[in-house]
Amino acid sequence: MEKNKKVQIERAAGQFEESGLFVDARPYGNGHINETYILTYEESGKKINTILQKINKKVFPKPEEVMENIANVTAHLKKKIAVNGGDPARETLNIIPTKDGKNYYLDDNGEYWREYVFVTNATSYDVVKDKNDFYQSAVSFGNFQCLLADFPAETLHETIPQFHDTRKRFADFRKAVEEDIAGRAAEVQEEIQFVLDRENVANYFSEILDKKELPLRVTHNDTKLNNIMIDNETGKGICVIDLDTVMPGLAVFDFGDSIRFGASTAAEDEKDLSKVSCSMELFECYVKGFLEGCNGRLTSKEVALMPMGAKVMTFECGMRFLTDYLQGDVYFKIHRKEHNLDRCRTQFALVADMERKWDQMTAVIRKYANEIG
Ligand code: ADP
Ligand code: GN1
Ligand code: MG
Repeated sequence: MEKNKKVQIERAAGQFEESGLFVDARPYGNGHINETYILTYEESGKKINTILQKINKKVFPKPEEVMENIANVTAHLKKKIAVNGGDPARETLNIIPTKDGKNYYLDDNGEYWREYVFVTNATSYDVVKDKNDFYQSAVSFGNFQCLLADFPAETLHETIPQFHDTRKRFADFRKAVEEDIAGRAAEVQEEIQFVLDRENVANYFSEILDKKELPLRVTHNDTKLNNIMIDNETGKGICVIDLDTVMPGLAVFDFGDSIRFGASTAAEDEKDLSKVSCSMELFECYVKGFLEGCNGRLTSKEVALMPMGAKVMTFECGMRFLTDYLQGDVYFKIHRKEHNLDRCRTQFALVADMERKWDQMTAVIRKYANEIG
């Protein structure tokens, strides 16, 4: 790590209530948005870790509001977890306050930092290694929605306005193609055409929302498998993390975003597209877990639209990666040239595969809707 960065991180770490003697800080995890570090402290010969994050201000222009949401949502979750006999210190994010009692630290450069208790003895997976992990993540994300069903949604700030407004994302994409700021449009004509051919997919839920045919719920909005910690011993989904985008949203989008990431047979940035497909086995296992986790709360229309939620979330994400590529990689963190283009291609390969497997996907939904829904 570069020296200046190290100084910045250590200064930030020093502002929070300390868990012992500071040992070191290292970059951590595979998130695309925030800068995440694992801090190590030593206390009576024991090593203690915490998570320190610099909030991405370009993505979240009002970090105070993000932190207010997280503080309120986790306070609500802690009460519910305790009532249900769980361990609130481990089964939700726990904010470590600054020495002067705030839930973030604003440094001299105008950067916002926060610290969380490290969820120990648990793993955040980037690909599904064991089917059961995916099933457990489904139960946890479904249950997360249930636990927040009585959270006063009107008190939540919209941390990223129109985050899953796919119709608006489509308009932003079109603008990016027209402006072609990075001069890359000519080389990605095939991908651009893939999007333009599917304007109806982009508009699908916006039209339903215009007609108020689906309920707005308090949802997570970023339900990637690596935003959940799976307990190393019990194999259960223990803690839903990355709460920056908890806002009113659609249940089918929380379902769909998990499918996009976790039911793929390849990583989100796989270059070899022959490895990318939407596994029907994983799809089915997630459907089962999610419906169990939601515990009968979804309407029959929500259940019926789950495959569409998966397709729209995958399409939207591919379109966002392509937009970012066209704009010169200004939003998602990249680790190589064309990283966003590779990510976009896997998403479109998945959309195409879902289109081929549409009948199978809807048959799975019918099966579980009858059994559980
Ligand atoms: P981003 O918004 O950039 O995705 P996340 O909040 O998801 O950032 O954090 C990135 C990664 O850091 C996660 O995928 C996870 O591996 C790890 N992580 C985050 N919070 C915790 C925590 N409280 N305990 C353990 N690991 C964590
Ligand atoms: C980002 O923060 P992270 O890495 O969990 C993004 C999601 C995308 C995802 C694609 C705030 O998620 O919307 O679906 O990358 N988060 C934000 O991997 O834009
Ligand atoms: Mg994340």
